[in-house]
Amino acid sequence: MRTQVGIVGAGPAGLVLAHLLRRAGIDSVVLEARSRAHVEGRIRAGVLEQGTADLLDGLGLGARMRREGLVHHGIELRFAGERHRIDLHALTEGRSITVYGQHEVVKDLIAARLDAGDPIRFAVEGVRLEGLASERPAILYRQDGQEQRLECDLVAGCDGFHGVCRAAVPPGALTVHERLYPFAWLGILAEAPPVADELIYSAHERGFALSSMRSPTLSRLYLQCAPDADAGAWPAGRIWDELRIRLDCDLPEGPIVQKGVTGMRSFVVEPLQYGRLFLAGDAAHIVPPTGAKGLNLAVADVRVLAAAIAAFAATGSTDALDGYSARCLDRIWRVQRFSWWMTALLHRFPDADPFDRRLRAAELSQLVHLPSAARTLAENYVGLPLL
Ligand code: RFL
Ligand code: PHB
Repeated sequence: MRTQVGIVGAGPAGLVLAHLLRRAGIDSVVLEARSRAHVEGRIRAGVLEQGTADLLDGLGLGARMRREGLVHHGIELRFAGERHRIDLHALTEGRSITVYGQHEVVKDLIAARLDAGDPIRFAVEGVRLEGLASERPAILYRQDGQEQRLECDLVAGCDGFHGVCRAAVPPGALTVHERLYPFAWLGILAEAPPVADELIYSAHERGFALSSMRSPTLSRLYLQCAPDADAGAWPAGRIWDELRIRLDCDLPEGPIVQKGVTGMRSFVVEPLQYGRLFLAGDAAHIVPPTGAKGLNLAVADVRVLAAAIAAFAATGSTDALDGYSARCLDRIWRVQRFSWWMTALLHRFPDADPFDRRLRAAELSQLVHLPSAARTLAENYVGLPLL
């Protein structure tokens, strides 16, 4: 088998890339290790930057998002018994975010691709890459017990943090930058109306809490917890009690339909290219979820990558492809900085001393009293300009 671009991974990065390439008249095959039901049921991110929502619209893939997604013009910050609204809309000249589940985006992207008759191969096994340093790379895998070989001009490694593409690069060719955090998030999905119309980020002395949503009847809530926390040690009663304390309000309870612990890390690999392999999304970088950036950053990467691939297909020149990594890394590091900063600002660090805690309180105070500080938060939150 042959295709122009072999895409490993049917998450947001791989699927958006496949659609952008189709629009540019470029063929691709998407290979996914999990089943369609698994990837469509994976509950993750929920906040789309304005640029991400606009890009989905531009691809003709935004109809359900526009119907069912919730446009938010602000977020709330709670700390020290105070409540402050950050007016995203006013601080960014009319920009906003859309709350729409990542798995809903993934469902829309998969359905549109399959409807158009373009291939996504689910449940493939044993994916490995060959000839990355040559002009004819190949992806080998097994499907239904049969060994397959997909030859391509380029491979897009969109297989997430635990995928095989980054690991296929010879040792020494990539530099890793990493930071781990001494806490994790316990996340739940509950059949209960959200406590407020907008997201609430709360910096409480017992730890961070976040109230988000998926619909007017489905809440998505998070609590800072120990990095090795066992979700089983958090029965419903304990979760609701802790949410009430940290969010500093009463909140509607309902059946918890999903519960999980997510570790927190900052991670960037440089460069994003090795020969004919191009890494994008979580395969190349991880941000802690506090800034709601992971999915949006994945989409920003593949937007640059699709344009570079289109230039290569049109001219045969690899100049744009060779510039992909540097072009993305500037924005990636700015988003890393923002995600690290939001995380440091809002979480309780076990080793923080009174001096650290006062600095953090001063920073929160500055954020809600100094319009330029609030504006910087708002501009980053709704999304830095795409390149
Ligand atoms: P994904 O979504 O992990 O997709 C990678 C795909 O590759 C497949 N795969 C393979 N396929 C073939 N062969 C192999 N060997 C393979 N190995 C893996 C996987 O099955 C999968 O389908 O990566 P992608 O596309 O780069 O997308 C990144 C986002 O998923 C991620 O950054 C976000 O979910 C992060 N994130 C958030 N991002 C936001 O922008 N806004 C948010 O509000 C937000 N909240 C979150 C989050 C992530 C969270 N968790 C659970 C990590 C909240 C949470 C709790
Ligand atoms: C979510 O709705 O899942 C969500 C919202 C904001 C974040 C992270 C996750 O910062």
